[in-house]
Amino acid sequence: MSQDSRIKSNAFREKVMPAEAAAALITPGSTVGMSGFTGSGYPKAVPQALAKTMEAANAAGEKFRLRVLTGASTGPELDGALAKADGIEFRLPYNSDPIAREKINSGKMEYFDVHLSQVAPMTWQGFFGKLDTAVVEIVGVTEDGELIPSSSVGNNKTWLDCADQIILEVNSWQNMALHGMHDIYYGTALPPNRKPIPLVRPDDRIGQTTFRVDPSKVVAVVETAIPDRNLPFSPPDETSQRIAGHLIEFFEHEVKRGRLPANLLPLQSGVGNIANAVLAGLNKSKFEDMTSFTEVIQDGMLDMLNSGKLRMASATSFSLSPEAAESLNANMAAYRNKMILRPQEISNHPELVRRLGCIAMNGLIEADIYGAVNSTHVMGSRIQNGIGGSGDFARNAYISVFMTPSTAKGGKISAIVPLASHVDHINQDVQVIVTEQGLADLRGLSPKQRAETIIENCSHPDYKPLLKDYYRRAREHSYGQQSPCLPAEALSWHQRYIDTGSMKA
Ligand code: 0RQ
Repeated sequence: MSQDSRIKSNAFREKVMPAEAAAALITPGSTVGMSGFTGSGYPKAVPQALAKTMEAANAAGEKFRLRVLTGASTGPELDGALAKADGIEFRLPYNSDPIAREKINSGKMEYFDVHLSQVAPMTWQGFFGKLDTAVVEIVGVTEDGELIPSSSVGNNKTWLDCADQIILEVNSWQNMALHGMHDIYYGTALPPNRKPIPLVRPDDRIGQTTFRVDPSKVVAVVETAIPDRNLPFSPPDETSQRIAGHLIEFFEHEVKRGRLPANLLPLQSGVGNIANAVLAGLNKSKFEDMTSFTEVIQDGMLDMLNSGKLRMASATSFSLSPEAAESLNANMAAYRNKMILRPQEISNHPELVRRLGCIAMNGLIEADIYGAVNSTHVMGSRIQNGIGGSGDFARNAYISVFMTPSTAKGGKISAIVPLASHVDHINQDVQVIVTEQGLADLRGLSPKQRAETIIENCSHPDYKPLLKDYYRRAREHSYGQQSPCLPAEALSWHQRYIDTGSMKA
């Protein structure tokens, strides 16, 4: 092993082995905590070796399945490969892999869709049973045997602390200049021993830059040089630009009214093209000196850091297009003082989101006329991804915004419906809804006032008359008049789509 190896500690260098040998240390039926968050920092070699073993077991008529815990979504080499090999028995806490999604929706994989901030505390409480193995990607090992985190932090601290055995993937594709960017806080505890988390500004550093690890638990170290999975963003289209425009106009109005400071408040932005378009809009806006306290740093945030509009970004992971990842990786050192990556129990902590007064901006599947939001289930039963961090932020934000095109599937579905077919965010947690049609500011409104505002401002012209007609009849015939509703008729909108392929009557 050369002097410039990323593994500076002898105790770890002795454990270097091929991915296949490391994968052989994982036993069927066991629970494995893996690194990874939105396609960044997930192990790539060991899961692929595991998938081969699983396929061989399948061919021999045996079953090799695991319980797989991560930070959030991962990449095709992890979720994709294991799901394809039918090797995941139980998965948490977030998934966006199409093969795994199909397994979940056909009932072949159990999936626990949970607030991302709660995964670490639930692990300490033992809800997921014994954690047999941690498989964690890092960028290197220091001389004193601490681990330099990779492009996501997620739940890695918890996996390393709780697992019986640890397998490390040292990925030389990741830039060593990541060293120093992370802030790993070791002060969390369960009640009754919890203390206030000493973070009062998004740029506060409260922890250390590396993970601690018990070297006697490390059973294998695998060297890799495989890129993170990075998906391209589509350039902002007219719909997402109109959504961004409405939202920025709203922020300007809030600043004029004295309800937001001139540089806004720490931004949380969800994943996806619309969130990215909003960030592009903010980059062109007149707001300066903004900050973010969020889960993921996506292309739009990188552009804002480059232009100087965003002073700093705090998150748990990167979620970048291939070009942005390439450019960040080449210039990582220049970003070290502008970005902080934290464990997800800190990046998404309700106490901190409430204290900092974050502006939460997330996507949705559908919202009902009272403002209850479904972020996860198509037609009430098919999971799309999961709640992710949207609940951590929405409930605790200073302003909780949900944004969506007013229709889905080429206009065959209205994103504004009489009754949400599944609820992730109750109406009390939803303060602003924005579509390309307009923005509904729901703060201080009663349910009936909310319904009238949402239908008027946010629904698509093709569906507005249907929604108005439904609401008029609900006002006439509903059992109660606090939140007028005709439940069977309301949900017939979803049934109509299932039966005919369109919500249009
Ligand atoms: O599916 O590609 O098969 O057509 O949902 O929809 O319009 O591409 O939007 O990528 O912004 O995702 C809520 C899923 C929106 C996302 C959700 C279908 C649509 C398409 C994707 P197809 P779009 P987005 C921090 C915050 C929860 C997690 C979260 C999400 C697919 O924002 O997962 O907020 N949120 N995390 O066709 C049927 C509808 C539909 C619909 C959309 N009404 N009916 N299908 N779709 N609306 C980040 C993390 O936590 C990591």
